[in-house]
Amino acid sequence: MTSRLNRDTLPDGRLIGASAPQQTGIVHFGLGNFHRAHLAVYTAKALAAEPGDWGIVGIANRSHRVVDAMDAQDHLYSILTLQPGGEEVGVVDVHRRTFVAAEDGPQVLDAIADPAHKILTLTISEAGYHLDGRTNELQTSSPDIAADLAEPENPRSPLGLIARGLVRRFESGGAPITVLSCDNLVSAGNTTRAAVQQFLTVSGAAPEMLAWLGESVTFPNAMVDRIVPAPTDATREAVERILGVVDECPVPAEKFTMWVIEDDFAAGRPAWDAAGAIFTHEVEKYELVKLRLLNGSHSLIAYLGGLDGRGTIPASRAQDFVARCVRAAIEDEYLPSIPLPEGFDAQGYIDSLFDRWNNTALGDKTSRVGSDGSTKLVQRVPEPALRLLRAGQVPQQLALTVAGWICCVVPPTGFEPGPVADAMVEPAKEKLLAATKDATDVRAHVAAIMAAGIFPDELVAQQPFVDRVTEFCEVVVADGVRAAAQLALEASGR
Ligand code: CS2
Repeated sequence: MTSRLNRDTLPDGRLIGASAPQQTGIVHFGLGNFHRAHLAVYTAKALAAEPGDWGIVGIANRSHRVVDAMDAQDHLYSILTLQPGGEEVGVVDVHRRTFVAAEDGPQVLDAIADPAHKILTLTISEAGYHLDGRTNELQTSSPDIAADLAEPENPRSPLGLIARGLVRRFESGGAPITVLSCDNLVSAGNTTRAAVQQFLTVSGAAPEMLAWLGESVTFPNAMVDRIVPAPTDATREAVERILGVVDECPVPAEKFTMWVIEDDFAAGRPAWDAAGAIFTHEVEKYELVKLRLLNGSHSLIAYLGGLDGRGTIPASRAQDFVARCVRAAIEDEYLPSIPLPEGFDAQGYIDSLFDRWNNTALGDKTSRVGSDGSTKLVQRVPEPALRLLRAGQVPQQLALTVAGWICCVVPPTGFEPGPVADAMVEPAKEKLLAATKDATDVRAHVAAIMAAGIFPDELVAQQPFVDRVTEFCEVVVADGVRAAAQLALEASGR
């Protein structure tokens, strides 16, 4: 039987960067694939350039899957980098302890309070911040938050644990700390501060604690980027073939990686710059570049491709109608909405996006990108759409994106979106099904979804936008997604 990956079996020359020391300096929430192929890799490379006490305490949200596998492998795991014509495997060794947030609350709170820990990093997904996409206010009625607010000293959700952990840290001396979000959010740092601060205020934190939060806790903005699909059996098989050992928690990833961070750290940081991270004051511009050009277009590819029965992003993007709609979305609707960072090569970036979406070796799943649309689209679509609507223009491709999402995840009665769309997970599904249960036609269906509290009021009040979303949904239902895309392209003058 092939042996399991661990410190004794790690083949020579496979380590990415350097191993972390036993001493941990970072507490990370969200032990998923993205963190393990992004922040963890930058940290391993930073440690090779400049040693420091930057081991990571990794906290999974609810699942034991990754925690158990990493614990059984001395916390090692591999990254399988997949590009057309080439695969590479490297092993990451920077995690030193792991917990499951929903079960190991006391240990997690101790870790946040421990002054040896200087940075709290997060990949908890857009939904994990529990902010209303319309107002940025904390959703105190969401079940996780309501439960934690009822018992703030015994929290289970990442946000509740972070807030309580920071209270404990304040009470035990108040060593400064940085909270660094690595999620796809507009103004990720400011948004995270808003979520934590609101939770603390609602849960009755003392004014002195809130003053400490303002003075001693920083929340840098950051833009994170690397396409990381979910691992499959093929990932495990490729790693075993190349490494000669079994890894039960490998991560597949593209080669491209980018991290742009505001240099606002309260208590130091690893030499992430030596690992390729870009430190700049223009982070929010980079965030918009990425959220709109990459993520916004990605959603459009996923919904058009999903309705066309394409199981992967490269198969979707390879359809001429998808590529043309994406180009129109980028050039006419997203790009003009972004104040570009100084010296930024927008054309080069856009060209690289089309190459990255073409990565057939990576085979990123359409259903992965199409999942969680209600929490993703609000970060991507409303602002650029409103910019055009205020100027009297209807953003065709952005309306098509919303229509595609609706037809995939809450299809109008009688419309079958097919298996790729069926595999998309939508957290607001129950709520949207309830909202649309009495709708007798597509117009009423779309109106009910738009009024369901997902998109900002100002967008919902833009009747020409709602009308266009409705028309696209009607065409998808009657004549299919290609006909709807053709309509959008014609209206875009393409
Ligand atoms: C994708 C992102 O899930 C999505 O909607 O757009 O996960 C994307 O792959 C990453 O942000 C790339 O950095």
